[in-house]
Amino acid sequence: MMRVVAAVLSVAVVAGLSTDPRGEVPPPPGVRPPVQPPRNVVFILSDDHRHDLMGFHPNAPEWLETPALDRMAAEGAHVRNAFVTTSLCSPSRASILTGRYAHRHGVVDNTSPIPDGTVFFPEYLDEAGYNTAYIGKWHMGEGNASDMPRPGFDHWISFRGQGVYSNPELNINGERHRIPGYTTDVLTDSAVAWLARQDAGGDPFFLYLSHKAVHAEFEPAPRHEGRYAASPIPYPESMANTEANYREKPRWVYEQRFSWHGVDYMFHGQFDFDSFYRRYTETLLALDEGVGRLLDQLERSGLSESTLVIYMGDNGFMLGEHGLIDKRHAYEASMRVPMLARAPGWIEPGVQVESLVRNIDIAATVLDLAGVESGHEMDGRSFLPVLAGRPLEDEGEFLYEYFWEFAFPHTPTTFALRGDRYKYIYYHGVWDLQELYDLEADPDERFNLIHVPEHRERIEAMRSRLFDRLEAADAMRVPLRRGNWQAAERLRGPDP
Ligand SMILES: [Ca+2]
Ligand SMILES: [Ca+2]
Repeated sequence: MMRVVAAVLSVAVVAGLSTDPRGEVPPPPGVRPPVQPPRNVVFILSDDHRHDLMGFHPNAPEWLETPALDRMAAEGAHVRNAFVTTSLCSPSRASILTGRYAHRHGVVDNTSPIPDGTVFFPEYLDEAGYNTAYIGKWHMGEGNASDMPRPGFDHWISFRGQGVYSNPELNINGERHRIPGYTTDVLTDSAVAWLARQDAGGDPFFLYLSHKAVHAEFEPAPRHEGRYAASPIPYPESMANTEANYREKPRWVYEQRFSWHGVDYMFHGQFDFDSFYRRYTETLLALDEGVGRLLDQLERSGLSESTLVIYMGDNGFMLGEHGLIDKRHAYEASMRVPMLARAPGWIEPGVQVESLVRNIDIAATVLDLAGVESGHEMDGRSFLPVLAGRPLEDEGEFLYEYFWEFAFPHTPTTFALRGDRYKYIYYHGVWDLQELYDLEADPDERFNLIHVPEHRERIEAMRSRLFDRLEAADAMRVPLRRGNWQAAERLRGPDP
């Protein structure tokens, strides 16, 4: 991959010559020469933003308004098949920052500390001369010092754990300050101010803006409260508690509908589904405004053409499918994430990227763009070519993994192989059904094919491939962590 980009750069550099010193042939007359990729990166990560809750998305409710995300899609690329390899906050964040699966980076739940010696990819950018900034939610490890500056960032603003939606206490380069305001706006203000200090002729820069929004329990900005109060809620067909919906579903899925993460006892009865849905989408409004303000700042600074902006969610979110809410599951709404990429002049406006892209691919992609050869071993790969309209070799199936948490015991340890057409899901430690779905015929995963005789060979083959993959990756150990709190305890006080 590094080779491909190097070739593009060399052609751009020697435009006008007949061949470059390495024998690259320039494009024939009339063919647009490749454009030099941007050099700066703004990576915007949202929390628990579901892949289809973007105004332009065909599956979004028609009343949903996300003008800035729509603008990103219109001016850049919508990466339609973006996934996470673990649908949970901390493991996915660690995968983004290391380019590695959870079984390899070791951040397998939302409370375990980061293993000593872990290196995050922005360190390599910093070493390569980039101006780097981390602004927002870190949320790996929950210790007292989990908001402290990390190596690799010239500028650092963060907070401990999940943080709060208003008047956050921010750790700004090592000192804590209480900042008045709505957290999404405060983080956006900080990011815009930092961008305003970057200059087109100076060092290249990398901004990692990580929002608290739109994580539950949702709190819209006061200006957006009630915006969707009268909007009709779309219920997925698989939400109803019917015999047909659960005929071939694992028993634990049915039982979860009456738990903290189920539609019939959400957060142990604190919310009803409709108001939960409305507050979720209202909380998204400030996030969207923030994206718009960042794009505007890049325009004002003359940095739009030299900056790749990536918008991504850290995991998906179930909204009633199979009676479930939240994440962790290997179902589509949980594994899929929103992803948009914009770089005017380099990415074709309005392009739909079909290639598979995963959270573990971000690190390789950003380092690729920066031309940094880190030697850091990664499970992911650069998807830079697909943004420039060049296909990548199909990787086939990818591995999905989720490790059981004491805090939320209703979702079992889960491994899955997801291919373009078939998905096989294996649960560890529960005496229950496995699952096979034909995503082409059944994109909503309503018909589990695990007992269908004509799929027996496929199921056995996928199960073999799954364990071959796990064995080859040295991922056969299921991590055991000390659990000291459960969801219900949150009703009695703040997070431990
Ligand atoms: Ca999350
Ligand atoms: Ca630096």
